Amino acid sequence: DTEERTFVAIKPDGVQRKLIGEIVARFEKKGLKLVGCKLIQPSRKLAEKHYAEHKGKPFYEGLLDFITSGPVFAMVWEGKEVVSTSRSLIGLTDPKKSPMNTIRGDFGIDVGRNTIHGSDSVESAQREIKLWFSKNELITSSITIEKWINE
Ligand code: YYY
Ligand code: MG
Repeated sequence: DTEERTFVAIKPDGVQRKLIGEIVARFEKKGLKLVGCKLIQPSRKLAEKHYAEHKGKPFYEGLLDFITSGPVFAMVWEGKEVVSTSRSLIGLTDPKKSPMNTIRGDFGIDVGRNTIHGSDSVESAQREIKLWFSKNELITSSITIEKWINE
């Protein structure tokens, strides 16, 4: 039985500003499990599919330009209620309104440069994971600490 999974991506601003390590650390410290990750510059087609729900909105074209402008650090995290837990770590859409100690609250100012994406529901997560990752890029084995400390 696999636990809940979510899709998280550090956007081009976060990658260029070298925030990958800091952001991954927050997810790890929360107790979530990384089951896949890659650095990828998304095609326009992938970006359109990812943000399909926003098609036609005033920020849509700019959002696609931005998300395709450079490498994105795409990840899949697993854990108990990981979708909502991740959204809590990430904060609100607008960094200016997002509380301190959230990723967006701490690292961003503009809504169009809000550092990170996280799926907003279990259904979105399943759709987005399929869109960004193939099955063989995701780990299914359990992670235990003992055998990596004692031989
Ligand atoms: O799920 P979340 O990323 O928090 O926000 P969405 O409402 O799904 O919007 C997706 C994405 O679009 C957001 O992260 C930044 C951008 N955006 C924007 O540039 N301007 C807005 N007024 C609203 C959203
Ligand atoms: Mg969203």
